[in-house]
Amino acid sequence: MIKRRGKVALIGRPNVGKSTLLNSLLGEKMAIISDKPQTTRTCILGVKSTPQGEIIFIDNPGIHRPLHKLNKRMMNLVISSLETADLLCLLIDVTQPFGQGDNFVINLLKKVNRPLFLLINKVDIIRKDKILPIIDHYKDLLPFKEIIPISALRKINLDILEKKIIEYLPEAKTIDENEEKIFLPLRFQVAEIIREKLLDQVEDELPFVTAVYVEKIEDRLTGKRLDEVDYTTLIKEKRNKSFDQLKNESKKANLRKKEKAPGSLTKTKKKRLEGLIYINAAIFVEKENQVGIVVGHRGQRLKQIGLEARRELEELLGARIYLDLAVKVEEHWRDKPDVLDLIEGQKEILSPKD
Ligand SMILES: Nc1nc2c(ncn2[C@@H]2O[C@H](COP(=O)(O)OP(=O)(O)OP(=O)(O)O)[C@@H](O)[C@H]2O)c(=O)[nH]1
Ligand SMILES: [Mg+2]
Repeated sequence: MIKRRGKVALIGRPNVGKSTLLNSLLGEKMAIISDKPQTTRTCILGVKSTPQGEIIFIDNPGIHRPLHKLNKRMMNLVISSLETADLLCLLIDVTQPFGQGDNFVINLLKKVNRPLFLLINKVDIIRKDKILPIIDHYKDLLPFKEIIPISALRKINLDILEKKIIEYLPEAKTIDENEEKIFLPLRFQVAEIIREKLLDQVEDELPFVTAVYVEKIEDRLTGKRLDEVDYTTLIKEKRNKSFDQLKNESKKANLRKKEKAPGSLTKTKKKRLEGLIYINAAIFVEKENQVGIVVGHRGQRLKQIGLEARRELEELLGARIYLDLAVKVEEHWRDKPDVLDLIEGQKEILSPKD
């Protein structure tokens, strides 16, 4: 049987459900989700293996007019996805009226010559007879190869979508499991999970002016750094491999810090530190008055963010977590290349000399 393999970019305006779709297609939490726009700030890749081949899904930031350097970088990522993917899936939110932002997206796509699907998302919350006029309106705007009503959240029509996607991917002679190893450092994912909990708790401009930076993730007993444990491997093998085994496979972890000898600790101290992971993270805001908003009355909001993040991380890592969470002012960070590099750098693997 001919196998196929290729990249599929999920694109569309903010909040249409791209990340929800990525997670539903992969059956894993790869990207964070929120009801605020511009949640995804980078490209998140996920590989789906099927008997017919392999699909590399690329979740992207929502398409919007960029007003800050951060947003320009986000849009550059979208552009490069448009240029490199084998197939583009344009998602729209069926509950939203067609507007300026949609026109902006259509015009951008007119310049790209790639097979294009239209995915009409969130059909779980709309009457069926509302869908047809939308198809009618869109079908003449761009040469869509397929138009599929879906619900990313309720997993409606995702099997049809997957089948259609495969048809449009290039043939692959062989599929080498290790060909394109996608590595997502745990550190990045921890920062994202904290940001997700933060987005749940804040309103107005706060979602846009906040970022999360994880300083370190450390096994308290051994002093081993876990920043670079691969999240993708972690979730894939979570069911049949213990976190301890994965920790030991994080090869570079030892290069950066000499391990403490657990033997030198007293028995009670050892017991206290066993299975305890320390995470040091900062929430960046742009102005002094935003610190108070994130911290909340008597520190309640920050406490809640920490609690929810810790709950999810404990489940993910199968360990106890000590989350050291602070709020820091980084004026105009959205326009500062060095801060943006620092935040983006969480997705990179550090070389031993760093
Ligand atoms: N009812 C319904 N809600 C959905 C569906 N898909 C996504 N949502 C909701 O829509 C909101 C936005 O979802 P996301 O997946 O974060 O959207 P996104 O397109 O990735 O957004 P950005 O990252 O900001 O560009 C969340 O509240 C989701 O729960 C769906 O099929 N049905
Ligand atoms: Mg998203």
